[in-house]
Amino acid sequence: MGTTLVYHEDMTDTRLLWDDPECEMECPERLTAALTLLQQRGLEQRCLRLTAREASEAEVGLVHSPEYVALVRRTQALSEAELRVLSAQYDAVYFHPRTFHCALLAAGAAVQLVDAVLTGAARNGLALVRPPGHHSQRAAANGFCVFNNVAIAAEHAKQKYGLHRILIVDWDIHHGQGIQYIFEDDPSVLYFSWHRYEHGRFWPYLRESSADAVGQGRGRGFTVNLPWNQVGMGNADYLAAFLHVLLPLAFEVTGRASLPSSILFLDTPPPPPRLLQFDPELVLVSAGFDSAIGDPEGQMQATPECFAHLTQLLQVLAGGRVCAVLEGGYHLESLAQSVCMTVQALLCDPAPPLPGPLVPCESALESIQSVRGAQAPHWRSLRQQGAATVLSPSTCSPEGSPPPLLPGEPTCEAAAVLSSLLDWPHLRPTPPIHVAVTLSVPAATLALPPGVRPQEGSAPREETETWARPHESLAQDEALHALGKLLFLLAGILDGQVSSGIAATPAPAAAAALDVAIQRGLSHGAQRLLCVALGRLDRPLDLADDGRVLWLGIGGEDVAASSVLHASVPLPGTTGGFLSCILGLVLPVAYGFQPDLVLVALGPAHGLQARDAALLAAMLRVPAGGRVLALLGEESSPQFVRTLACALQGEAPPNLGPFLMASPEEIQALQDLRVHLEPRWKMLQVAGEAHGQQRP
Ligand code: X5A
Ligand code: ZN
Repeated sequence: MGTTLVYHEDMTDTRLLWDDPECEMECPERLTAALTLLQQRGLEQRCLRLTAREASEAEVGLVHSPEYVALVRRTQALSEAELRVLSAQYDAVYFHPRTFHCALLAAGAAVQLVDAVLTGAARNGLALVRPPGHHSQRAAANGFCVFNNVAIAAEHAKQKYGLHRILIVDWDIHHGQGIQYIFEDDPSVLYFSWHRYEHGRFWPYLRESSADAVGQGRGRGFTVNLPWNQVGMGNADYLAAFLHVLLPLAFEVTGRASLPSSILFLDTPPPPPRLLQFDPELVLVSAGFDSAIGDPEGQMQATPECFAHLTQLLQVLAGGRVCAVLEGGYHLESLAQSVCMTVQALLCDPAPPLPGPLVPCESALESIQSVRGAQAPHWRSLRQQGAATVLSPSTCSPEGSPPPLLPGEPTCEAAAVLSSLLDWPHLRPTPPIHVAVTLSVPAATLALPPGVRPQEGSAPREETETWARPHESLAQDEALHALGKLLFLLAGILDGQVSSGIAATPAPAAAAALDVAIQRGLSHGAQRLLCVALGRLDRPLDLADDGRVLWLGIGGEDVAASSVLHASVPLPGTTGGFLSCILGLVLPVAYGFQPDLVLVALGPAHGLQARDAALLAAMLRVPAGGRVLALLGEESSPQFVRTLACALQGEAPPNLGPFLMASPEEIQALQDLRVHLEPRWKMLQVAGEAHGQQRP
């Protein structure tokens, strides 16, 4: 099951026929630039190609009024002068005689993509379309958009496949107010949008783009707006928004079964519980790339690789069913590179490292805080983490004295950033082997998924013995044999032969094997090694304190341990606690550290189920650029190994099962640790007021 690319060259037909500085950027070259680079990088060839078809009247009618559709249909026969008059009736819109055909193809492409993914013909995909869609409304074109492609696709998924929980992630730099209006009272669609806002002074200048617009009626809490009040937001700001706002909500699930049974005997039926459940069945991305560096509209600083990270983080949701549909993006080079990064991530290639350091700016933290505050009444995980207790300034200042508007950052830097990226594939090519597994049991017993290779190779006997010598537990033959394979695998990862791997060791030798793996990793040239140790695995005493190794212990005994390079928490016993641990601690620290290798060691009594380990591995894989080596006990079940291997390959981890909210103790333990680590690992920050940092 691969990645679908939906396209039709007719979508380059529509273009601006007269002079209009506001609209001229929405040009046919946007599509050709993206497609050309996809071809040059061999990415298009790796996708399942689908030729877009026109959406049917019924499909467009899922979202738009018949009168509006009829009006757009009539534009086909209008003269240029008439088109111009009609266009002027809308905000930032132009019509062309081919607009109707193109807009039907764009909506049709989105529907086809959803069909391909929901029928299982493809795992995920991208629709490369024009005109864009997210600003268009039931009976109005707006902001270059004619039909609301993503809204139509979402409605189609609800009607044809009976989906109840769809997540729409709008990473375009404009607020997709059209999508917001269409689903504002609908709890089956969670709409998340970040957008350039500048306290209401950026197009489309709407009060309802602010964080306190949360949806209406039954849909309250299912509209999530994250307004950026300054230009210049970059990779750290976008990632912080995903880790601290979007992903916690996307994962949150509250059980229906939690109603006390006594309620059944009450005379008056209780009001239905406000059920805020979101564990999406499908992820739609309003994939606008005007949020990338160099874009004249967005004036932001996020680099193209950031979109590979965002895409991969989303792939842990909804069984990996991610459908991206192009929206904006007006800097041709930046657009094309960002599209390539998105497709590469959809194809499961490891994500390129992000140019660091990753430190969210003060203004971004304020925005994140304000949306967490506004959403806290609707989401238990936010309430638990105290989001509601922090008073946050309103992000909209309709009257009063708004802060001065900052001039846009100069975009000259963009050219340098983008051209340096052109060399990327030669610097660190995708390794030929995705996942290698070393186990003493025969490969057939494991029934490994395709793409996962059993590893036969072993380090030379002499070398293995040298590394084993200081450790008594590695003296036995069996342990020595396992160590040889581990060393071979580690070298394969660091040399770029293998992306990730799983190495098994006899349980008594677990700690020693991990110690050797760390030392060998460093001597083999790893600059920054992140070690996530679960269960009873103590940090080796002689570990270098020079900043090259960061140790995160989960569920070990040294809970009191603390330095910015050595932190420990108890293993959470709930799904909610485990998720908070990953999103609120492990990933922010991993992004801050930017490791070139991550060791995930499952020691004795690690307490993880296969699905927990899979989620941890799938998410760590993103900041690690795929380079994750999991160490586990020989006694691990074949099913455990298989699940973990699939996750390392980039497949979505299985559902976490019945959701239990984190306990107060778990939240407290994470909070204590965060306070301690925040001064060094800025990606942990969620509250702007106290801890923010001005970007230099
Ligand atoms: C899809 C999109 C932007 C419209 C900007 C009008 N529209 N100033 O990016
Ligand atoms: Zn846009």
